[in-house]
Amino acid sequence: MKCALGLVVLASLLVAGCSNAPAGPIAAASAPTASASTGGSARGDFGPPQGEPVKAVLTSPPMVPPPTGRSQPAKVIVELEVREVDLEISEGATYTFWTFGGTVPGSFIRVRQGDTVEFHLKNHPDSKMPHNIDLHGVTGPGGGAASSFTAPGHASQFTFKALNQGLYVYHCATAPVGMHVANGMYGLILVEPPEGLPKVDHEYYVMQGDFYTVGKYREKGLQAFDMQKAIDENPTYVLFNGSEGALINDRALKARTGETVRLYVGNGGPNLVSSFHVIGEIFDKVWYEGGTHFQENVQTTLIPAGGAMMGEFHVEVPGSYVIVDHSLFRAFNKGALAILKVDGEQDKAIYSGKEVDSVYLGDKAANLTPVTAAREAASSGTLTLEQQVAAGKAHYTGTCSVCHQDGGTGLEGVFPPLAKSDYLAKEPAAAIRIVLNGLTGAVKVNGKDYNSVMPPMSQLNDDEIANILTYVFNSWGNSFGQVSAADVAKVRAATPRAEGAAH
Ligand code: HEC
Ligand SMILES: [Cu+2]
Repeated sequence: MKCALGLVVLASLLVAGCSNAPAGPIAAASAPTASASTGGSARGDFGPPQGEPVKAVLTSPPMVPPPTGRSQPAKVIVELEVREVDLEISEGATYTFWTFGGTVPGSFIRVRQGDTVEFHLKNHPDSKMPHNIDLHGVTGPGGGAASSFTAPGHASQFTFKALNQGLYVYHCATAPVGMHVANGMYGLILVEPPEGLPKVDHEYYVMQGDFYTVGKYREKGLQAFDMQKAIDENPTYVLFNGSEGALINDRALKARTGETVRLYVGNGGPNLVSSFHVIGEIFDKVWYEGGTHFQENVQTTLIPAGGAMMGEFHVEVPGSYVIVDHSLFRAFNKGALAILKVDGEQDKAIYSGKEVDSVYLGDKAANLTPVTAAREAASSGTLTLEQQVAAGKAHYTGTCSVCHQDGGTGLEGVFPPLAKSDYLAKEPAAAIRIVLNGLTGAVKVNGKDYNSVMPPMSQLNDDEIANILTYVFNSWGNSFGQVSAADVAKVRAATPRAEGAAH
């Protein structure tokens, strides 16, 4: 069927009707679509490439290349290099990621429907593994996988025509495929509709992935891949852009009030489906599954493993918007959390104010510089009281402060005070046991009765607990001395705990 010869021809055919065209979505003028010119994939064949070949602009996450700005199909040359690199997966923890372009997710590729893409895949000589690429935007067996198998120190080349518009995942498909993907080998390719996408103020690239390490969540040092956890679909980390720190603090996504933000979001998996949600925003439009149609006014959108979506919203109110996988233990206990920081004028008519990000974010909102300093000092044996207090303060904020409050004041009748607590003064060392195992039943603190529940906080590691308690013991008029990681380790080891209670 050679019905679509070009954009102009195509547009007139839509009006006149085309006897060869399948009835259905292309004719449905009432359905909201990114482009009216969709239909069978052959409709994306706008003929041979025009003009000089162009080199694709590739970007590292969270950036997105500029629109192609072309009205004709071109030959586009993509050069992507696979590199196996050690990167931080969490504060103080590294992982050997296998990457397309040195980052997780890999470089963002942007072409126009009808483009002929000449793809060059290089595998860095330092790589230990062969790799290839399967692009979901390719029409052809394996999506390019068989043609792109590349040993370390080699390069391969194949060419495809981008017939279908949409946002597509690409990934490595070398055996064991799950392992290559779990190591970060995925990214996104956008095939723009021929007329381009509506202009927005910011475009960002975010991709979720699940990671499996032998060590526990936030265990320090170089972490190895855990095949059994991967088979069990029991990730240690669920992350946006490959690291707990990728999109928080000074690396948060940014916008100003009055602007429109478009997110290109993929899910590399390999296992989990994402319930993608921006806390405090509503997607004005979601091109679900990265396809042609959009849904409007969406709170949470599902992104399958190996799938993608485009979402847009207009920002009205300044503040920190927390981006999560709404399977919430992934967000708060496995790292699936990012921030969009919006600056600008308050609009009290839309929202009254009072930010709550510290409660949401816990220690992720904290400045982690003192934590890093304390960790380095601890490993070189020079940790001082002041360093412990500073690091402990960062961890206390948003962890203990949620209940015991910033000044350690507690909330009368609900959460007992830690400031000048006579209960604490009686036996300061008991605080280690309380943090690790929680506390229930009636207690009397400074003459007031409490009978509530403190949950165990054993997800904190020994250093973190030692620093938090040293901060509590030396703040707000308290003077109970110092707690060491060894003190905490001793109590932890002496406490029988069900398998899985500790990370
Ligand atoms: C979810 C709320 C909550 C969080 C979070 C929490 N606590 Fe508690 N904490 C309580 C409650 C409630 C009690 C009293 C329990 C009872 O009534 O038996 C308590 C009691 C205590 C006590 C003994 C009573 C006192 O006031 O001296 C200490 C010490 C303590 N918590 C320290 C901490 C530290 C340190 C952290 C952070 C690592 C923390 N708590 C996190 C709710 C919390
Ligand atoms: Cu690979």
